[in-house]
Amino acid sequence: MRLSRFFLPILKENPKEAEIVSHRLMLRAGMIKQQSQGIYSWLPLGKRVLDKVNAVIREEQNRSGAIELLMPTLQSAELWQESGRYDAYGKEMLRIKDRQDRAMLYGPTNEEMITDIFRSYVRSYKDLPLNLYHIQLKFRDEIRPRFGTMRSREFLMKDAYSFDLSREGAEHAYNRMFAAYLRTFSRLGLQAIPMRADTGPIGGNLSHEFIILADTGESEVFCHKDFLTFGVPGEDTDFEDVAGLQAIFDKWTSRYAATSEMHDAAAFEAVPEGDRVSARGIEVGHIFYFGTKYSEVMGAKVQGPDGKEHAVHMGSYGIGPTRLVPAIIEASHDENGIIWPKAVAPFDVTVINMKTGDAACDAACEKLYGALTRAGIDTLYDDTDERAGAKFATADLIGVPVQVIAGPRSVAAGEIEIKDRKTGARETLTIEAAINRLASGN
Ligand code: P5A
Repeated sequence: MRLSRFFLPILKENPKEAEIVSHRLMLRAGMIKQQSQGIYSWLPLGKRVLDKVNAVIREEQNRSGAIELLMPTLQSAELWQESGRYDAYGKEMLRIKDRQDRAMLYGPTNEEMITDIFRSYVRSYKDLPLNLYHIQLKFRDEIRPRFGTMRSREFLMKDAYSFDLSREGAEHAYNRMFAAYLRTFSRLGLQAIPMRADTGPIGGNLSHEFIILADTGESEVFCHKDFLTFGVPGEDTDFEDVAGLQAIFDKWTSRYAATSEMHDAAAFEAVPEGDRVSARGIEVGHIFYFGTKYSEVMGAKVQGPDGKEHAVHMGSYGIGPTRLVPAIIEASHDENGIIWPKAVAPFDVTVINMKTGDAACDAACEKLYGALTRAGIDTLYDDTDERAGAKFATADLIGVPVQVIAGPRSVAAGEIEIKDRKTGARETLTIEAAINRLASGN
């Protein structure tokens, strides 16, 4: 992508409305634009990152055995009347009437709709276990939307829903998602800590929030310091292995960890003082087991091996991609801007032409840009007329992991400079060596 042809509305000034660093950097880097309170457009740079986050989430959901579908944002009120949540959900639910005066709503979550899909098609225990997920917009009319897309009214959620014949089966489904979540957040460069959590309007009595520690987090959390260094399940995790997954769950719940709503001061005091961490955190995921709460009242039943009808045991599992993007920035930035982990970077490499219009610089940059692009390296080429200083500032702000800098003096010697955005380390290489190195992904 040539920057001169891209749409990257960088802000020079710090936006006044942004209270936390991720919100400030997302606005300055031209990633998002507020459209009304708590409702955002994702501009091209932001959209690239969001797509990368979704791709990691999707890969790990699929690996764990979940199956993707897509449900609509608008739902009929009737479904929610069946479960009893239409009245219970209160003012957070955006209620809409269509032209036939039918009551609709913009879905805040999809337990009812997925239960309706399930009961329409599944009749036998032989079709279980089943876990269906989608990545779809939600709307919650939050009283205090704030911090940009961290707590917005319209937001993206990956929500998965599991169906099993028994409680034991459902616990295995829960453990699958538990392990998949640990892997997902780790691949996004985050150490997420599962903490026993309150279930709120979703219901049930087994629930964990996945929290990443950050000073700007909205939740107050308490945990054992071992969680900061626990290793996550590997790529070879066998999601069919009931005992293996139980062992992962047991390990990750063997130490104290709770949000303030579930905090047990006495139990926390029992942790040796030097091992206690009390901090602030961001909730990036939340999983629930709620048994037959929806299946019972909505008639989602299957025939068991005993020939009888059984209400299925269900769980639901959420991740907030549009919250994860600012959460990653909170965890990874410096005074000059964002530092993207490779897995979610909007581009792999940026080529910076220090003197656009200079024939030798232009030729060297075109050569680099062409070769890298052909090698499948997603490259942003800054071919604009800006001063070199402004180009460096932009490159640091938008956080592309590798900068290739071509200036008249080095190019005259057949060389360019490579800068690592994270460490600031610089290296001078010949143009050919740079192409070989970067094209091989190192
Ligand atoms: C689980 C999946 C649920 O809604 N039903 C379906 C369950 N859980 S939850 O905890 O309420 O939300 C899941 C995740 O969505 C993100 N999230 C938000 N992101 C941005 N702005 C918001 N206002 C917002 N509300 C929830 C969080 O990551 C949360 O863990």
